[in-house]
Amino acid sequence: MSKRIITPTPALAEYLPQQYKDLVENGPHGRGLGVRDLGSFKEIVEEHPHCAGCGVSLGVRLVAAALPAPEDTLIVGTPGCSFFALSQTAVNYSNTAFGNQNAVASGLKRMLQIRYPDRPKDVVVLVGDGGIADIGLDMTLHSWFRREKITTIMVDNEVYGNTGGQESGMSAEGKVLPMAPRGKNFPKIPVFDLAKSSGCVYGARVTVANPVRLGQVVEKAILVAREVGPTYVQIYTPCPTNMRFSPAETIDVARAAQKGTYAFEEFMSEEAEALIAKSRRE
Ligand SMILES: Cc1ncc(C[n+]2csc(CCOP(=O)(O)OP(=O)(O)O)c2C)c(N)n1
Ligand SMILES: [Mg+2]
Repeated sequence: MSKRIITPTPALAEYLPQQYKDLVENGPHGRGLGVRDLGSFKEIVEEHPHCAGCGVSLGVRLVAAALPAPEDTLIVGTPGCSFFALSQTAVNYSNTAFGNQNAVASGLKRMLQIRYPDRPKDVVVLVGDGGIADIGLDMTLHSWFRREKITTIMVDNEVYGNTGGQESGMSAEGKVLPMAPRGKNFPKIPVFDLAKSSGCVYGARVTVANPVRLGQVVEKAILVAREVGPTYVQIYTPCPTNMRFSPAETIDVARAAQKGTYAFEEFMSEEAEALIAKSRRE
């Protein structure tokens, strides 16, 4: 059933690019594949124009591999480094004006529920820390207050990567950046705690240094959002270009953060917990 959505009509099949044919034949659609299976199937994002060692591109790739139903998923993005990879991802994608992503996603989710009442459509916001914590904060929080059934994923590189290294609300206190030479003078905005207190029924904080766990939490967040309410995943995706470390060290930097500021944390409501337990049994 799932694969049927992406299978072209026979009359068109011969005109489609080889990459599309590969996706139909060997993509993750309808096969229950995930992050653990990377390397054995045609990925829905394979190319990106990011800097060497980019944590965001790795985060996007892992999220894409973890989508439980890519053929029934709509990703909503906004300006930032992530949208360069997302616009090249073989999944339905909508870009928004910077910061509007959760408002747009709310409308799209409601529309899809009306249009496809018998078929769950997953709406997943996948954007940077500036897009959520700064310009988009009120729309993000209000989508949580309203209990919109969408998943919000932050790829947190703790900087405005895309525009040359300004400080973001998620940059660490005191951090000196290419375009914040005096250092940031207030702490990281506690978006994870805000998610907990603002209506999210599931939340997890992870890094790209633990791909399997990242895949698991993304899958849980999307399944819970389908049935219960808003969910949030915050992924640490270090930026070698703006943080001035070697591109070869991205995973080491993320791993070190897991022992400190980015220790794994997860919360869920009772209803979300029951749903996760049920999906494990099935
Ligand atoms: C309304 C508006 N203001 C500012 C910008 C410029 N702009 C584009 S991306 C960006 C920063 C993005 O930072 P973040 O969300 O952290 O994503 P990253 O590039 O770090 O992945 C800014 C300020 C814009 N496109 N639109
Ligand atoms: Mg950023």
